[in-house]
Amino acid sequence: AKDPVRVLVTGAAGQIGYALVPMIARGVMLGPDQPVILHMLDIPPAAEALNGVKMELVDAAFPLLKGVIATTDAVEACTGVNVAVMVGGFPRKEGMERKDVMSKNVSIYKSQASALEKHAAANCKVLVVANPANTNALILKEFAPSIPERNITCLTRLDHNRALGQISEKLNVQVSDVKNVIIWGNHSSTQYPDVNHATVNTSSGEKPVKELVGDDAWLTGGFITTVQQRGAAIIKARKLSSALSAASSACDHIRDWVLGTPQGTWVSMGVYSDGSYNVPAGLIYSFPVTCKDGEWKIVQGLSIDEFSRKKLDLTAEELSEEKALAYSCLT
Ligand code: NAX
Repeated sequence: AKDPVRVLVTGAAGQIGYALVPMIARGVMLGPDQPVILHMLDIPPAAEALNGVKMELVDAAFPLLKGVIATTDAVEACTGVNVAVMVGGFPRKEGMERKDVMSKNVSIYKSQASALEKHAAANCKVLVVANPANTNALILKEFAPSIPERNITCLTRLDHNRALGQISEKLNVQVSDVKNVIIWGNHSSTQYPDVNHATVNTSSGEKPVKELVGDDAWLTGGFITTVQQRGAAIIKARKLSSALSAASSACDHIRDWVLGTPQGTWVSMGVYSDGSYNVPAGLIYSFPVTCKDGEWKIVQGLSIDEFSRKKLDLTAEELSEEKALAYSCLT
């Protein structure tokens, strides 16, 4: 039998945490034959609720779940973890300035970076979910210099999956037959969902999404804004933000990273920019990537038309501003 993998979930008493930990314990993230030990971290006001989640995990008798740690101590939570899913953060409350929210999250991600750097297993893979996800990941990277930068990523897979979902609904095809959409940039409303290279598997072979949709006005208009604004639409409908879809997408992100993407398929991940596609180096930016042997690689050589170029630049500008704001919170 395989040795268990230790998976940290921060903010585990929250909404996404509650949807995510059972998925991990069922093998959705790391595979149906991979035992796991869950490390759950939250803050003292949520300690009792966190313990309740631990009780439910015990009650569910998951065969793959070999242990559960529920703690408010970051060092205990981070010790020996192989995968870290960072869902905990400070939410933006009404009337709060962007700078105040940023400052709270910078201090959380700075201290959790140190705990991970000192106590996580070598080669720990990190996924930041909490918003502002790209910039929290960047802060984590800055303050965990011994963790390789390729190991620090943020979640844009939910946006990617939302784009697949919209195309599938529009064309009335199976979502599993749609592939190679791209989310570029920030996990925010400036993200650019791009279908220029996306395809649908049909009975007569692979066809470009653009050709099948045949409605450029929708693809450059309503489609993009629907994906960009989907989080807000969920809040409006549920009075709560996306949780099950975020949890499921976080599993997709880690699973594909660890176990690889299928041949001919790419996915979107927020990763440390190396300057590909003229995106400024030094930002955590969402790119199309393929994964193999536990490593992601940015898909190279895709054509970028003028419309797309502007969108890639706009979301990069927002990320540069966020980065500057985050750094201004450090001093
Ligand atoms: P909740 O408020 O339900 O849960 C957050 C949990 O984090 C709470 O239990 C809280 O006590 C805990 N927490 C706060 N500070 C902490 C700290 N320093 N250490 C450990 N835990 C801490 O929020 P939820 O709906 O679960 O969302 C979590 C985060 O995901 C939010 O930042 C949210 O904005 C972000 N999202 C990101 C998405 C993405 O695609 N990247 C989509 C979904 C979601 O909106």
